[in-house]
Amino acid sequence: MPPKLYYNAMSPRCRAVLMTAKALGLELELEEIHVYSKDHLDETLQRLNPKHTVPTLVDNDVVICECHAAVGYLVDKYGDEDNLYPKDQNERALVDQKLHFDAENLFPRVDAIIRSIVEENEKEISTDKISAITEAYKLVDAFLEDKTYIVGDSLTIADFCCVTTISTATIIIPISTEKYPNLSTWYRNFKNLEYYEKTNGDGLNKLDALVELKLGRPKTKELCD
Ligand SMILES: N[C@@H](CCC(=O)N[C@@H](CS)C(=O)NCC(=O)O)C(=O)O
Repeated sequence: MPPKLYYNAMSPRCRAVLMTAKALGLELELEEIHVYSKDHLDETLQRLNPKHTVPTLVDNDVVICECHAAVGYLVDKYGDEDNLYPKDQNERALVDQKLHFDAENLFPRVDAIIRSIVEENEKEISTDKISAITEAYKLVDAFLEDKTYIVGDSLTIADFCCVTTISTATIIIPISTEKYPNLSTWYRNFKNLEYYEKTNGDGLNKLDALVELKLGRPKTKELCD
């Protein structure tokens, strides 16, 4: 039986798992869950994961409710090679470092904006929230100085996690090529990956449409940057 993923394509955390599975050539059984509304609680998911969050990955008797743990698990268990999540201790530490950066620093900034719009129905985005995103762009741009990928010359799961978060931020604030040249090159290269649209682009477009609907007006992207 393939691993089962409780997911929603709008969620950047789920898109990172979808991207990892695709990169590994691994089929997942997918079960779509409503998110951004507590009106639709799924009983099975609630039992498996009392937080009722996605992604939740179930592989036989292993249940993983955190995206960054799930992507590492998939590479360790199903990867023919370890490039995406190196086994070498030093190399792995560098990947872990950026996974933690995404989980603890990057994602919360983006999640705060998305939740304020889609859950709390806020119609305006505070300048603090916008600055938090532009600061994050600046940081990631600095990480990418003289590098093709977040950790070095090889694509890793840290790129998958960061790109799904960053692409979600672009719904609100497009990446300025002049201000963040390294970040925009990295992001553009990602968009050329053959599995990018299916694993990230489609869900991102759905979230973009929801944000626009919730704001009740076209997003004024130019004013944000
Ligand atoms: N720390 C978790 C966060 C997961 C998370 O917040 N997922 C969101 C979607 S991006 C969710 O399930 N939201 C529904 C809810 O909180 O009710 C992870 O990295 O997997």
